[in-house]
Amino acid sequence: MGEDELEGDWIHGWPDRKRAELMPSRDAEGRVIMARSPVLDLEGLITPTDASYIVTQLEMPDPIHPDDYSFSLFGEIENAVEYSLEELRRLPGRTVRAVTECAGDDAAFFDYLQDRSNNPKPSLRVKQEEFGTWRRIDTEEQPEFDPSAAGMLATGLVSAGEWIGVPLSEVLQRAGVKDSAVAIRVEGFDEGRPDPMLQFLSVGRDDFEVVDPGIINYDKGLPMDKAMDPDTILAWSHNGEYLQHVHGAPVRLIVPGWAGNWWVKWIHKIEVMDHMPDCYHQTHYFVSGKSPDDPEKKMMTALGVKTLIKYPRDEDSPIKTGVHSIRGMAWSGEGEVVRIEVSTDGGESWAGAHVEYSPDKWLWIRWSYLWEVDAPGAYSILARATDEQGRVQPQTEWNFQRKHFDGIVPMDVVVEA
Ligand SMILES: Nc1nc2c(c(=O)[nH]1)N[C@H]1C(S)=C(S)[C@@H](COP(=O)(O)O)O[C@H]1N2
Ligand SMILES: [Mo]
Repeated sequence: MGEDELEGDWIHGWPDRKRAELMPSRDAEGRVIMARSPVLDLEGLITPTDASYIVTQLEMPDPIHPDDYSFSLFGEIENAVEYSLEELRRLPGRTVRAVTECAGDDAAFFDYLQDRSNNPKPSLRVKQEEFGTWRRIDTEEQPEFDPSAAGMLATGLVSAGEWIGVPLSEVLQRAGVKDSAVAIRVEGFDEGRPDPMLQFLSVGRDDFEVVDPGIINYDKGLPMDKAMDPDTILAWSHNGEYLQHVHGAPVRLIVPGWAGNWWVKWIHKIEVMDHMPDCYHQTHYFVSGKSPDDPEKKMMTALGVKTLIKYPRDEDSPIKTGVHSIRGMAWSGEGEVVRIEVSTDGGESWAGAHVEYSPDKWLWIRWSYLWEVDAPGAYSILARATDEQGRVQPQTEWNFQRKHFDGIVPMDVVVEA
């Protein structure tokens, strides 16, 4: 093994490859509060827990000991109940492998695709230090609004994992849901005052009014259909271990296909409601529309359909003439990805790529395409996915908060002899 492959990592007393490292943002105590995943340096379908992205909208809560933990279930049901972790674990379990993607992942690519000359291309490899801090939630003072830093760091907010828990529907059916039920409001025990800076960074300007709900708990009101989907589960296990605190221990919600913000962490209350609740992170944030004062803002739910080219990226240039395996991942918010097409001439012609078989419809798939390139020069490489519903990438139009980006991003690669 080459010297550079051995740098730093010795596993069980043996030299090993370099581990892929999370790109974290920390609080004043050095604790990680947000992190981007090193997606390009990972192999396979499951993101190791220590390389999975982390997002917190409010403040990180203090951890709760699993023995002291319970959540309450109340509202439009026959019997209100309290579940300890042990009681939850006695119910029939379910394992779900799924992609989690933050609604804001790759947001800056919206601008880049609209106007390539005035917007730098976001890099998935740029680290925190190279940009200064991203966001510290423990600072009293509002940092200066800097639109350029934000988008560049909103990459790598996607991971995939194996989650074990109990279907939310199982818990609801046992409690006897009334016919009046419309939504299930799931609340976390984390609280805080939503930082308007997050909206400013997301919209790209700070000249508009942001609703201030005061101190709130993070919550989401899941529509009944999705709540009753057997794959929507209350999970306590992630990638073969108990959930880590940053990922919502002791119990979090898994909502396959829907953006990360639906996956409520640190569950504390589950309320069955006869109307859609007015959750801040549902009616004011994570909404689509034309501008902050668009009267027709809509809540955003399922992700579109999207590819990630892992090789070759712009940064891999120059590459040599010969055979290259163009490869990457693809996922969809509405089930399995069934087709990947690749173009090496900027979108003039497309060819089918190999799509690896996968039994898990909510997980991303691996795809690859063998490219024989004899002529040196500049190439524009594209990939686009189609899912089992026949939805072709991209599905999500530009929206003022720039959420759910699923556009086709060209890789600009230089080939030399
Ligand atoms: N209670 C609670 N749940 C939450 C959040 C939060 O701030 N509080 N953030 C959401 C957002 S925006 C995302 S993208 C995912 C991130 O999950 P992860 O940190 O485990 O990757 O959690 C969601 N669940
Ligand atoms: Mo998110």
